Amino acid sequence: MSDGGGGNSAYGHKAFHRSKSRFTDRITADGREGRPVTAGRYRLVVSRACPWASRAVISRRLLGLEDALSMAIADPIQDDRSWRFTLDPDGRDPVLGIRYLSEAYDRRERGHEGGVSVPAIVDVPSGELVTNDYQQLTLDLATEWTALHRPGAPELYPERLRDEIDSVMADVYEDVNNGVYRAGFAREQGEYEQACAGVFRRLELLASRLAQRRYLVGDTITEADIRLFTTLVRFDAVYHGHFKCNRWKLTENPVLWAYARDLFQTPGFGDTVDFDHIKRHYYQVHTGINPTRIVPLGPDPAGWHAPHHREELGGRPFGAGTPPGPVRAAEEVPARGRP
Ligand SMILES: N[C@@H](CCC(=O)N[C@@H](CS)C(=O)NCC(=O)O)C(=O)O
Repeated sequence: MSDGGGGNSAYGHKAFHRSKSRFTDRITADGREGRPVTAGRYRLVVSRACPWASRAVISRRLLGLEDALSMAIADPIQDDRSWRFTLDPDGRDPVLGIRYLSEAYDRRERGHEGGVSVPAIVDVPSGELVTNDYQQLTLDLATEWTALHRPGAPELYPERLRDEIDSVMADVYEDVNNGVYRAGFAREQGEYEQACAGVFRRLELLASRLAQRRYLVGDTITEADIRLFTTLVRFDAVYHGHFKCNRWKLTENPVLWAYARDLFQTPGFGDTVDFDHIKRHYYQVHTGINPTRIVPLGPDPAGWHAPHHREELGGRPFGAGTPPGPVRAAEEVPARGRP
């Protein structure tokens, strides 16, 4: 399924509806589903434009999985065959040797229904898609891939906090992560108004939660922060204009803006963000809501580097661990995508 992109069918009818992930095989430490965690065996396919894929890009960096799990970055503009590797030499992913992500889906199941989405993990030896289950994928990176984590990797989904993390993430998903899509792809006024109001109601609640505490759950970064960040970082660039979530801008909410900047400036977050990919994808692919495909010049992203002063709230970003090292040269976001 899709997020309403291009010529595909996500929002042809009435309410925007996000379908369930289609391929849900889990890669686990004990290999109980026939997919054991193995260094170098799998390839993570992402678009830097996509908030769901960006969760995985951030987790992979924070956990230091770059050597164990390689990453392919798709062109932010899909064509009628969906995600493609046109950023790579000869338009082919150098590891999988394919031009379209759909080729990995086809190898898994010829004539599969349900579209081609990122994030996806592909089994390198067979070239088959393993999973496009974006909800489970990052939880497994945090809890099943531990043997391959870097020394000092944070605990992103600690057992003792799981109930609270799950409950925060459920609200964030419904009202924020997916709420902006329901607002953006609404086909009727009432549907839009309900979704848009829900986005801001939830953001206000999150802002009060974050006024006195640095992170959403506990005093360290967790999966919940990653999932809120991926929507906040896109907010003013695409959700405010393109998706009409425009009651206020992120930069106008002092708590959430400082929280988002704090994360942005934390190694592993902002260094994965490509505003060029984000803006071109949303404004050029969703032609149903932006038929001219014109990409706006603003907003000015320079503010992302401004001091946030959130250290004053205490908190230990990486708990007993340490920040990740620098981004691999091959994975650096090109200058035109950075603030
Ligand atoms: N896999 C999930 C969520 C991931 C998702 O929606 N990814 C978007 C990009 S942000 C995508 O790949 N859409 C397919 C397309 O636009 O062709 C789903 O099936 O809804």
